[in-house]
Formats: sequence, C-alpha cells, structure tokens
Amino acid sequence: MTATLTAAQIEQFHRDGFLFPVEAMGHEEIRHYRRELETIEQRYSEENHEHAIGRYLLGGSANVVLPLAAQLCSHRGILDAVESLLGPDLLAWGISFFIKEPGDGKIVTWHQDLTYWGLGETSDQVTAWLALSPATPVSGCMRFVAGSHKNAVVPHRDTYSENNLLSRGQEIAVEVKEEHATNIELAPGQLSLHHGLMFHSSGPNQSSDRRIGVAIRYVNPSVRQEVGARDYALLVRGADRVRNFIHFAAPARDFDPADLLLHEEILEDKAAVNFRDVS
Ligand SMILES: O=C(O)CCC(=O)C(=O)O
Repeated sequence: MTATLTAAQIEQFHRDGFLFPVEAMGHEEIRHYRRELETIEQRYSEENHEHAIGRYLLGGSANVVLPLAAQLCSHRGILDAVESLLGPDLLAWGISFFIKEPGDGKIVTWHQDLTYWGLGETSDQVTAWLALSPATPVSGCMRFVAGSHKNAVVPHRDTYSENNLLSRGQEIAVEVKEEHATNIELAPGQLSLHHGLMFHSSGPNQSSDRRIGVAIRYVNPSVRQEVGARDYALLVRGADRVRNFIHFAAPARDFDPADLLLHEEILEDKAAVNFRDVS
C-alpha cells in the first residue's frame, strides 16, 4: 500500500491546512499495532513497573525509549504521505499517544501546535495522526477549522485543567467558530494530516471503546529550534545535511537505561521551551 498524495490532495492540504482520511495501513497491521501498544500498557502499568507508561506515551518522545513508537514513526504508509508534503528528507520530531478511555471525560481544548514548540511558524512540519481505534464524534475525534492555519500564532491561555490532555491545558484565547469545524472521522489504519497552525480540539469519549490516536510530528531538515539551546529528532527517511537537530537512534528494546537517560534530557530541554514563559 502506498499513501503518496495526489496533486489534488496536496492542493487541498495547502488550502485547508488538513487532509483526511489517508489510508496508511490495512486492518491486520493496525490491529497488530494496537495489540502491541496494549501489551506495553499492561506490562508497564503504574502498578507493575517503575516506568509508569502514561508519562512516556503522552510525553512526546516515546520513540526514544519504545521500539514500537519508533517503528510507527518509520512506517512506510505514513512516510509516503508525509513525503508528499515535506519532501524526501524526513525527521520525526515527536510522537504522542492521545488515549481517551470510555467515559473518562478527557478533552483537548482549541489550540495551535506551533505555539509552544520553539520552531517558529514554519510550514516545513506536519502532524500525521493515526487512528488505532475508531475516531468519531462520539469517541471524541479531532475537530479542525479549515483555513485557520493561515493565521499566525494567536494568543493562548493556560487552564491546567485536570481533564485536558495538553501539558498546559492551553486554549486559544480568541473566538473559534465552532460551527465551521470539521469532524475528523477516521477508521483504524487511516490518518489525518494537519499543519501546526491549525486550530484544533477534540471532545470526550462517549463510546464504549477506547479512543486511541498517535500523533507523529514530522519536520524536514530546514526546520530549527529557535528558542531552546538544542533539539532532537529521529531521521526516518532520506538524509539530513543541515543537522539542526541532534539525531538519536531508534531504541533496540523497551526502556534501555541509556535511552531512559536521553529521554529525561530531551524532556527537560523540551520543557524549557514549552514552559519558557511560565514563572
Ligand atoms: O488526539 C487528540 O484529540 C488531539 C491531538 C492533538 O491535539 C494533536 O495531535 O495536535
């Protein structure tokens, strides 16, 4: 299966700031990834293990410590789609598993991803959000406002609310036209692509299944960290002749001690950027 985008899809992405659904992989393969993820969640659950898994899955750098996360970042079906937008040289800058349990009330408020990343307002990045379970309005799929990526970064305020999956519970502080939002419905194995300036949010999971999505943040080598002292990425296709990012290798096993040290270093550096304006 190849997910290379057509010229019309690329044009649509540039016009709307998002594109969906893109078929990234088949039923068997996505079922396999969900099983793998759920095995890892069980093995490293809070009760079972010193490395409680939730922090790693949502933290943004699971590809440093979990082979599964690095494999997803390097998946051919995903990369073919991303290459159509960013070119042949691709770095996975981050990965977050956004998981909502049935009835847990977790939401994501309206925000623009690039607000806190320190990467400027570049268009040389894209998020591929892969569904591991059905993403529907009932399960709390993402919602996008077409064309909103043409804004600069707008003001955000922090809520730190318990039920918000975002690190600062951040939300856009200007009016968002909810009625103009599109529900990004995806079947398992499909993905959406969105620009980092896209206004997006998602509601609670009122279905009986878990809502599991993995957001992989891709950049090409021209992007650079403008705020922090350094930044890190996994080279997943082509070459990086610019070297704005420190490369790390895909992990060989779960939670290798050396990878764990690097993971903590990366999280610290990313937090210095993400929370730079918080006293
Ligand atoms: O999974 C969600 O509901 C939100 C994900 C998100 O905000 C993102 O991928 O940027």
